[in-house]
Amino acid sequence: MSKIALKVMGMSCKNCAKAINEALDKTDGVSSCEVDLPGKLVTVEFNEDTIQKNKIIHVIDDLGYEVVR
Ligand SMILES: [Cu+2]
Repeated sequence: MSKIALKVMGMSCKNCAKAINEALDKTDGVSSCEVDLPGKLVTVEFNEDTIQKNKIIHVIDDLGYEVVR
């Protein structure tokens, strides 16, 4: 299991956090995620045999938020 913390711009309220949580929960290979709104951080635990970090970034990007790389 791997864990990454991504800096994400554009999250402004609880609905943003919920949208990201729901999308990642539905994503194969993601075991848990946590959104820190004030810290602008999304922490994701995932199985690296199933999903790549790039795919996780893509899921968040697709929701309209910007992952800082
Ligand atoms: Cu929002």
